[in-house]
Amino acid sequence: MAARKSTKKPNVSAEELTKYYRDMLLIRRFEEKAGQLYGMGLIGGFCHLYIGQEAVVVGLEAAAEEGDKRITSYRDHGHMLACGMDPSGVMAELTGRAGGLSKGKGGSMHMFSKEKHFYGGHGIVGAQVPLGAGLAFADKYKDNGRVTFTYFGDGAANQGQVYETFNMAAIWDLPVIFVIENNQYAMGTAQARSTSTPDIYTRGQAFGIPGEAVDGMDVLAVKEASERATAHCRSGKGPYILEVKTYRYRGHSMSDPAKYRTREEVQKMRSERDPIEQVRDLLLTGKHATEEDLKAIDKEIKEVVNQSAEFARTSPEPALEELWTDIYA
Ligand SMILES: Cc1ncc(C[n+]2csc(CCOP(=O)(O)OP(=O)(O)O)c2C)c(N)n1
Ligand SMILES: [Mg+2]
Repeated sequence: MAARKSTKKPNVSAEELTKYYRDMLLIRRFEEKAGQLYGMGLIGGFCHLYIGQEAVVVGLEAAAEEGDKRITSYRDHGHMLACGMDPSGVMAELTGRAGGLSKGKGGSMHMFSKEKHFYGGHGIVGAQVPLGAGLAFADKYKDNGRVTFTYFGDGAANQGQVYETFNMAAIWDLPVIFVIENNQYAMGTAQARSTSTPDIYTRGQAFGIPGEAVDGMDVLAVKEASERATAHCRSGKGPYILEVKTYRYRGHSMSDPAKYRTREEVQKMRSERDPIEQVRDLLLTGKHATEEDLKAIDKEIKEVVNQSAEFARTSPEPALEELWTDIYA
């Protein structure tokens, strides 16, 4: 089935559209800067960029309410920025500095925010899926109307623990949205080579979980789908699956030259489907913004990102004593 598209006449206000533009652009510029810092040797370990996938998390967050929870994989910087975590704190964590959100001890894949209800950042593929159901179990128990956005990839969707989780979430009617970010690759393996059916969301049928596919390059389509999914969960009907068809422009991580696909394939996506360009077009053709307005937004975001990079370079290394804090033993 083709992903559901939003109607081209957007049913959103100029303010909302501008917010989505701004939020997606912040993620894009932040990730570009992270890529630069990595290239300069300032970021150690792994660094998985989200460039190309911005409309997924921004569209999903458009229907989030205060107290809703989110949990995701290692490709997590976009999710943190979209729920309002401080860009400087995220960037300084990438460079392993004391000002980072995990005090420089977690790095790119291990950041959390109690305040924003962001539960990580998980490096073990699929591990966050049962944890997401657990978060939703707590909300169900408290009967507080909150939902948990549990994000995972097309590769993770082939793991057994995902289906054990689907079963339990369905039995207990947990308010969890399983967001499958289908970016068409799991490391260097294309979806068609690893996944038996092209539409992963249909796997929920075996457990009685409704779901749908969404065009993940169209932030408005994602927002509408997020509204359906959150309404379903909040009304006590149990879990929902959204398979968001998206694309990552960069390699799996910074160390991946992505030789398993052609430059043309990436270029075609960038030039024909880019999520930020689509909203830019809507803003300009709908006369909601001028080129000048958009330039001003771009400038403002670049400043925020530059400041975060400056903070990430100048914040001190964690003190040696920090080795003995924040541990369980
Ligand atoms: C349990 C486990 N197996 C394997 C890996 C190595 N690994 C890291 S990412 C990845 C691919 C996951 O792809 P996908 O779920 O599509 O997410 P994406 O990277 O595309 O966002 C693999 C196999 C791991 N981290 N954990
Ligand atoms: Mg993938």
